[in-house]
Amino acid sequence: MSRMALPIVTRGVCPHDCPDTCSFDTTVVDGVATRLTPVADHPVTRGFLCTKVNRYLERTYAADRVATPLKRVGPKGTGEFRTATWNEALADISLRLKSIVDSHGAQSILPYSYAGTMGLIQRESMSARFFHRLGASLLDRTICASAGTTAWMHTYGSCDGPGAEEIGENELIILWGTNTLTSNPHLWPAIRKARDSGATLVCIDPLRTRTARAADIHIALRPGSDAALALGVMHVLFRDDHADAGFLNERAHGWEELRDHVLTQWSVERAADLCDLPPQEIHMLAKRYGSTQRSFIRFNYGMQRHLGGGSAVRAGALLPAVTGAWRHPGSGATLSTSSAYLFDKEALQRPDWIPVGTRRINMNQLDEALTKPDAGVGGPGVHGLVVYNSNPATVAPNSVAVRSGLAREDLFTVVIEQFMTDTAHYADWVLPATTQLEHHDLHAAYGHHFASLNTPAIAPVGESLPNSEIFRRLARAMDFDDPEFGQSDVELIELALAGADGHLSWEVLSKVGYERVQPAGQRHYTTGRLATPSGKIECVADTLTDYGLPALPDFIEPLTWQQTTPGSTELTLLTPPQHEFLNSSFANIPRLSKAAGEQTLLMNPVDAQTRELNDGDAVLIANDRGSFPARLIVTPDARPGTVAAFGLRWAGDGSTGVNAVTGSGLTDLGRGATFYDTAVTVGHR
Ligand SMILES: Nc1nc2c(c(=O)[nH]1)N[C@H]1C(S)=C(S)[C@@H](COP(=O)(O)OP(=O)(O)OC[C@H]3O[C@@H](n4cnc5c(=O)[nH]c(N)nc54)[C@H](O)[C@@H]3O)O[C@H]1N2
Ligand SMILES: Nc1nc2c(c(=O)[nH]1)N[C@H]1C(S)=C(S)[C@@H](COP(=O)(O)OP(=O)(O)OC[C@H]3O[C@@H](n4cnc5c(=O)[nH]c(N)nc54)[C@H](O)[C@@H]3O)O[C@H]1N2
Ligand code: SF4
Ligand SMILES: [Mo]
Repeated sequence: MSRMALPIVTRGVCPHDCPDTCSFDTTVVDGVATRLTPVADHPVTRGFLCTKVNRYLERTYAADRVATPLKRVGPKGTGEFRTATWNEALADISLRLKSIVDSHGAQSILPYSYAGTMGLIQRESMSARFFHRLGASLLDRTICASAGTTAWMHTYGSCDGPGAEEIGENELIILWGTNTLTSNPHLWPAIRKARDSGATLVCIDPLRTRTARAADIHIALRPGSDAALALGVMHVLFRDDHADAGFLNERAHGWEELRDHVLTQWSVERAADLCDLPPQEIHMLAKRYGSTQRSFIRFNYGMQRHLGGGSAVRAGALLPAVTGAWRHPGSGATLSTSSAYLFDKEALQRPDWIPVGTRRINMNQLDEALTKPDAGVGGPGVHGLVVYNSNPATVAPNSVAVRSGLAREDLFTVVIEQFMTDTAHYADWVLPATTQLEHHDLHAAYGHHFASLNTPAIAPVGESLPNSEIFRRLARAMDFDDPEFGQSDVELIELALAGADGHLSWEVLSKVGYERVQPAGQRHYTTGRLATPSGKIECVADTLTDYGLPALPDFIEPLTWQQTTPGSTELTLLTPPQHEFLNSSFANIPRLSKAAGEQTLLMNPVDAQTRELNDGDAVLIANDRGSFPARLIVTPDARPGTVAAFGLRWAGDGSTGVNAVTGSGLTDLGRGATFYDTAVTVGHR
């Protein structure tokens, strides 16, 4: 009879791209992870994980985990592979990469990665060193947040604000462009606390999401009109004496110009017309916001996935400066807390190794980079593609074109993955990557102020390896002999921590698993010189004129409005996250894909009637880029003129998913993606 080993508990952190960055404990018995337990006394995790990560053990031990290197044996995209050894894989990949460098130059190799893991080590450390040493093209990682964060930086000089657990004392909370209960669920306990003390919850979203339903007030504006709403509200704040002149005088640059701008240009009626809202609604919002000192706005990324997304965030970001809400701890606004983390990313990534003049390719334009070599993106065509931490065949805009690029027989593609994603199907080589239970990592967060350490709980599944180790081995195979490729993951973590200014310690992190990077109850942007040209909050930001934008916040018409001809039958399509998935991650986990059900499309009864469509109909959503099928749900949750399809499913059904119709147009600031600025027609399938 064998003796049962004692369970071992290891503390880790959720690696996914989510503002909550939850801490959990993994129980391991006989080398097998048996339980994932949320940390109960973590101030943000508070003893619960989300629907998705509650299934993380199923994900880790899934039958479809990639467990060995795989070499393609069939046509691209068909998923025919044979297993191979690491030695064979590394030898062949290094040979192919060297031959591409010889015939086309190193810049014809493109890394493509995003946030499959948010860890500093497994996201970009050895990988960045590898590509910088190789001299590969640089990738602008703009698919998610760059419009909003660029706008925030030009306004405040850094990205910070109250963390998820700090907002419970506010009397008014506004959730702006975010489906909190799905994409930021650990903000909810503090929202509940505030509401228990009488706070009002407002949700600003064109869709009646589960979050909008749970709010006291839902403002269902027209997609892409947020800047107009913020400027209309500001008009009332200045007109009716709700502005905090003391705060503005002390902390803001150009506020009198802003005041004159909104008073003369942004009547409530003009804003209401653009937002397609009753003027009273804007009035009501402004009155509430203006008469509440302790207010908090949670901006999130949904509102900035439109052409004018940067300008929208910028206009909204100035609201707490006008009322002086920043004066109160836990009040003001948060888009991201990312500037609070001072890890030494340069030591990890070695940008000093980048050859001078290396071209940059915007990840949102992968379609052009792969299908129009020598055009669009400038410089040599892309002949080698190394994908890790991302699933571009599903997540990138204009996916029909992206997939036709991935299918090019003359493109050498390596995909480092945990699963056979849609992207992996197009690879020449698939390399097996570890999950968070199997590797070391260090995490910042973007919705709170706790850094976290992830300690591996189990040995790697199959022959999988951490990204860092894969790039170490690739470097060796490429004959890169720099000592920097010899550093271990723990050494990399120490290097990153050394840059954190003594705020964090290995001792605390390894004992507790997480540690605050700044004291709780911080009042943001109220003291000291800010990192803007004026040193103050920039109501006037002259730096924006470099982007062809006005220095004062303004409204920019969405692509869909510019392109839609009056009287046309086009609708604006929103494709926000599905509750049960994380972007395209978890879509292959049977219990979660079953819970999510088939792809649906939400449509207002008015739009359904004019198209003679009924609830339950099989419909096709289309434009000149592509199409995807869905089951119609006729519901007032979608406002007239706007339809919604939650994403992002894999192409198991042969379709290319919602991104078949999205375009690769870029936002006004940050060259971000414009996923939600998409015009489509909908008809019977
Ligand atoms: N369950 C789950 N959680 C996630 C993710 C996931 O896929 N699934 N993804 C993670 C990632 S990577 C991110 S970036 C975040 C994203 O999460 P959020 O920042 O919340 O952003 P989105 O989900 O893109 O959009 C949220 C809401 O914005 C609304 N919206 C669309 N257009 C507009 C507009 O013009 N104005 C306004 N006011 N609202 C608009 C949409 O209807 C949607 O309800 O969530 C993270 N969390
Ligand atoms: N239409 C539409 N498209 C969108 C969005 C939308 O709202 N609508 N959202 C956009 C947003 S906000 C984002 S952030 C992007 C997200 O785009 P991605 O960052 O590509 O997100 P995922 O789909 O989660 O794919 C991540 C992949 O990384 C893999 N992975 C996880 N951990 C590791 C690891 O340690 N090593 C390796 N090698 N692989 C790992 C996972 O298995 C997964 O397949 O999608 C964007 N696309
Ligand atoms: S995805 Fe977000 S909510 Fe879910 S466990 Fe991870 S950090 Fe927490
Ligand atoms: Mo994202």
